[in-house]
Amino acid sequence: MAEKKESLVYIKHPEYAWVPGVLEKQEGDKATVKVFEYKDQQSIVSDGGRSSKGTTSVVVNLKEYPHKVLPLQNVDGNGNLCLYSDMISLSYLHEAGILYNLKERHKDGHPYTRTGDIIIAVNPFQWFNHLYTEEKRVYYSQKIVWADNKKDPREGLEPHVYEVSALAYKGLAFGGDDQSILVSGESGAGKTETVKIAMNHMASVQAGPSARSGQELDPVVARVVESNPLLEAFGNAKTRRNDNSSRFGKYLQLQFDTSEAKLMALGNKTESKCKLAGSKCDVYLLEKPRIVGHDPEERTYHIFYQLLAASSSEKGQFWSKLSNMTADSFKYIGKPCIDKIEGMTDAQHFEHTVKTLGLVNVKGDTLKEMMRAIIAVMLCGNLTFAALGGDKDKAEVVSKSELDDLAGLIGIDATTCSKAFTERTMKTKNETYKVPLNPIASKDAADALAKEMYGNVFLWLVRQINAATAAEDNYKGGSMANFGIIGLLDIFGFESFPVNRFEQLCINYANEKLQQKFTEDIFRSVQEEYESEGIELAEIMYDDNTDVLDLIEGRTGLLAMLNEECVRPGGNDQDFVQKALKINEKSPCLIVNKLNRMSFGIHHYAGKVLYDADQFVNSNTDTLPTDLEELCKSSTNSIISEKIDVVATTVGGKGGVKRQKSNLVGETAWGKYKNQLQSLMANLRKTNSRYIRCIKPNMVKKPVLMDHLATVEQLRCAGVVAAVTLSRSAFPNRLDNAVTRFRYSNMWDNKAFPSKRNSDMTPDQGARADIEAIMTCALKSKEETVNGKVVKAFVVGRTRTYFRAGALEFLEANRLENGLDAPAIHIQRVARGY
Ligand code: AD9
Ligand code: MG
Repeated sequence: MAEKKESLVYIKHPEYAWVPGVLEKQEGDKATVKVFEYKDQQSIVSDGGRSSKGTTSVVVNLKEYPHKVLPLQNVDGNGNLCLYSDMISLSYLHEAGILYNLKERHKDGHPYTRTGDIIIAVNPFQWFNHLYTEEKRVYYSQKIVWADNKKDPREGLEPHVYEVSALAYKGLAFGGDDQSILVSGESGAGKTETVKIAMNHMASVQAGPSARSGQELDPVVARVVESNPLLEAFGNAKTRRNDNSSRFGKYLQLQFDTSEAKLMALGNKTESKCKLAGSKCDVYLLEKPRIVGHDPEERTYHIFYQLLAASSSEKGQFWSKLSNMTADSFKYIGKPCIDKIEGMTDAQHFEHTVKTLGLVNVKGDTLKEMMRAIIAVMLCGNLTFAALGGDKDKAEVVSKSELDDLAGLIGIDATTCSKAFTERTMKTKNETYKVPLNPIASKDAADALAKEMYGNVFLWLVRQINAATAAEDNYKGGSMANFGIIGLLDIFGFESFPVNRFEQLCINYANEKLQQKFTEDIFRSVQEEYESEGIELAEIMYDDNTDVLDLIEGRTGLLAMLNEECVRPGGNDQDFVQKALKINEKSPCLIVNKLNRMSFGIHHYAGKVLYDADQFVNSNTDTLPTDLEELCKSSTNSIISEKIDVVATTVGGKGGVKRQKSNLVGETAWGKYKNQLQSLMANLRKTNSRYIRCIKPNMVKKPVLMDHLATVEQLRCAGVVAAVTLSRSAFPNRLDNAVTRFRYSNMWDNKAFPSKRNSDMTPDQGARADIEAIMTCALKSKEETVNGKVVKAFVVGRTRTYFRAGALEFLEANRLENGLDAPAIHIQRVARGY
């Protein structure tokens, strides 16, 4: 027999975040909770703990810890948890309720859960074929895009990525607004997979409702879909946290020809008139240090292993000596340390990569040129240096044969190459002279060259892909003016490691920017709207991160101070930290570390992070020493010699990765990145954004397991709890007051429900009083009683009337059914409680 519902609670637990228990008694501020003992957190189920053995009683002082005990959400008569696919329906809404709802669904093989408009995707770490079949894709398109539905098209549908992609497509095709899908989550949470799932769905939706499965993909669509794995080969690597970790951020814009979309809106839905016409991709912050070294359990970029796993003859076509070499032959690469990535060997991947490169016109001599640039990168790591003639301030290349190989590959003579590594040109006002570099500095120069060359290859490839996929250059079907965009953002999640460097600050900065938008979208806009409408909302707790952004990008923020230090002669990391701390000492988000003058901390929205400023000035300066730059420029390999840079996507312009005419003088790495982010945000703001929050349920990448603490932490970082609270208290539907007054006055019995209008009121106030009376009458049957209080199904704001879920549909159904002039029948029904 189930215990009394009210007595079941969740109690805060240091190891398991929350555990269910039974509230035994409550006296004043003291609550005694009986908690059951568990083997491990997997065995905890949300049934008040009756299934486990042994109990302990915990006394909680509710005054001190008001949030330590939370009511357990709905349990059924047998004490089992009621699960909700949309958490907006949770009867008790809090972190613990969300955690257990997600945990049980995850265990039952339901990775996706909805919270209003946001999809939470808990990484299942097992592939559920049945979730991603052709039938499923078609089903979601039919239900959402092509079906005639006045109501919420998601009604009755299990939450899915396909619902987001279908809604985005529908928003563009029928609503005419650009759309974006923003996918976030920590490393390994499933962002890249989610984007791929959404993209494949969109490629199938656009084929229209009558498209057959197995139908050959349109060549443009094929290129767009295939460009994704290609970027993964060059920009993904195995890390401890994810075997296929994206080491760059990506904003992929799918371009649709919407020239005939209006026809669809007018009802011609037998054919898709909103066709995928192309795509464009912007990339952010490729992790360059990985090119010259990696943790023994990790790898560098997949492409290196793929190339080295190819057959001897194939390798020999790119460079004859490579036919006898393996991953072990190169210091930057080393043993592959894993047999398969995503179920395929490196050799199989290579075959696929080469085939796909062909699709974007990288073949024949161009392919060879690119592979030779990659081999040159690897060779840089095999260069060794020693003191020249016993003088430790000077260096010479010891590995003569490797130097010759490198020189041969990039088409420059060996002496010039050697000098570029072991000397540095200095310029003053009046003269130019050379200073020798020691062996360590020479090795650093070789590493810098490798990073520059690989960075160039990556950007060159992105440009190549854009050239082969951009609708502007490839689509033959319509006029350019009519392209609509659905953007897919797959960007690195928030990072906090034992040691955090410049890269982490850049990554976390991007996350702050996105969080700001999320906050704006989900919270601020609704809250502000309600405020301006004079509607009272339950107080909503959410983090506004403008203070952090101010600290980072403000006028005297970290970025400005670092830039200043980069142009100051003798500028260094420690001075940067000290100056930045001093000038920002009042910032509530800054953490000062008195013990270490090279360290500082930031209270990010997702938690506290301590940064080590070592190499900040260097990383930010981002200019290759002139000697190496000259070396690159004079290379006969066009991919190496070309100066490719990422330029901020101009609003409405082509943007992306472009050939640069000249160096942007004085532009720092962070400065460029900030511009890139700003333009990304500007672009996103012009779209209708939808959010998918990915959660990594455990760190061991196993199915079914859910680590409570880690999950709760991610939910908090993603703002999910606050978002659910808000979306639930929000009213899903709204109408202008004038429309409401006009449309539904025939459903009003003004004798039974008189208006409070009086002569002191302005016309607007009078109209609102009328609407209040009309709606109280029309929506009588939709009233609910919560905690003894009557809650109406609507609220009349200054300019709009807001309806709770289902209310507007109810009104419309009655209006249409009864005709506009049949108020009497309706009122009779209302009176009968219909
Ligand atoms: V990183 O920040 O790029 O390191 P992501 O992109 O968040 O990370 P990714 O999409 O690469 O993570 O997913 C990690 C792994 O989780 C994949 O390689 C799959 O093995 C697994 N995964 C992710 N999503 C799904 C899914 N929907 N079904 C099954 C999945 N497995
Ligand atoms: Mg990824």
